[in-house]
Amino acid sequence: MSAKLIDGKKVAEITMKLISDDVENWVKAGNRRPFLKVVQVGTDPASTSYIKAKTRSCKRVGIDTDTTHLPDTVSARELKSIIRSFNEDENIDGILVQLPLPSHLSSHDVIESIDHRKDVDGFHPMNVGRLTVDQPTFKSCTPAGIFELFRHYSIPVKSKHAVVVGASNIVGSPMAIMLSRENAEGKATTTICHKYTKDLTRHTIAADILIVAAGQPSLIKAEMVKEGVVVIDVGINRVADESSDKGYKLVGDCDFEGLKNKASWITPVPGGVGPMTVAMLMKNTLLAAKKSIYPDD
Ligand code: BQF
Repeated sequence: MSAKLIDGKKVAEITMKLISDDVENWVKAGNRRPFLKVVQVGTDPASTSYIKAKTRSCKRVGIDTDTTHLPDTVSARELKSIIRSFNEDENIDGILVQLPLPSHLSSHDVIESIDHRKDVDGFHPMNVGRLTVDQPTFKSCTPAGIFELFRHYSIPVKSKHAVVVGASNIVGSPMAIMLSRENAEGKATTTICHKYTKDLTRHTIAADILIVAAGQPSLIKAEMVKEGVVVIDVGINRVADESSDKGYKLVGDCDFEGLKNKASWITPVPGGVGPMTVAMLMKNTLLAAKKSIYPDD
């Protein structure tokens, strides 16, 4: 089989156009433009490039944004006090603290200090909890983006065996929850694998849908999957590449060349899940501005 390409860049552009129309209607109706506050602690180059991508997308859909830069020596007290001031600022709709944080800061504490009504990343325990029980919530952007891809390409989820490799709070865990819920998008039989899984292939070989978010280049090879599998590669790994002017290239967690002859559908890296993640952030920010998830009173 030769896999069809899941073009996340294209679907993200379509999605962003729809969001941009919604934003213009919201503004035309007399509302302030949605505003996203980004907080960057330190100067990690990957974080800087992600923030750049998010800022560019905000511009494209008409969302105002601004990044507060803090030194990597900032204390937890100072950071949380700054977040508190953003929570109280009526002109801020969404707050995003770019991860990862320096190791002296607890991302759990920092995330929990964000007002859950402004948590457009969907990482606050209130939003994760609501996701788990099918209440309206800010959904974690990467899983939400993957479901948009399933919808766009009419890839069925119901009654499939979905295998998620990687159990992070950001991707693997919410993805597995969403796949396994008995709601309109879910109903998959779901397996979660992680670094403690013995004999990973025993699980991946059974997958109808394989979601890989492990952060390890070439983890998944052709012999580990069955013919016709849908492969969603969430990995974004920088590997040295002298032929590129940046000195590196981005690769996923899957051996794309090997898998493309066996899968029915596959996401590329870059241009697969990544652009959808950013598009879903735009969607969540608009939902926050409209108070669609958490109405006032
Ligand atoms: C693409 C992220 C790991 C750790 C922290 C487009 C993004 C990436 C790739 C992007 C990611 C990954 C983001 C592409 C945001 C996704 O064309 O393939 C966009 O900006 N992402 C992040 O903010 O923090 C991360 C991955």
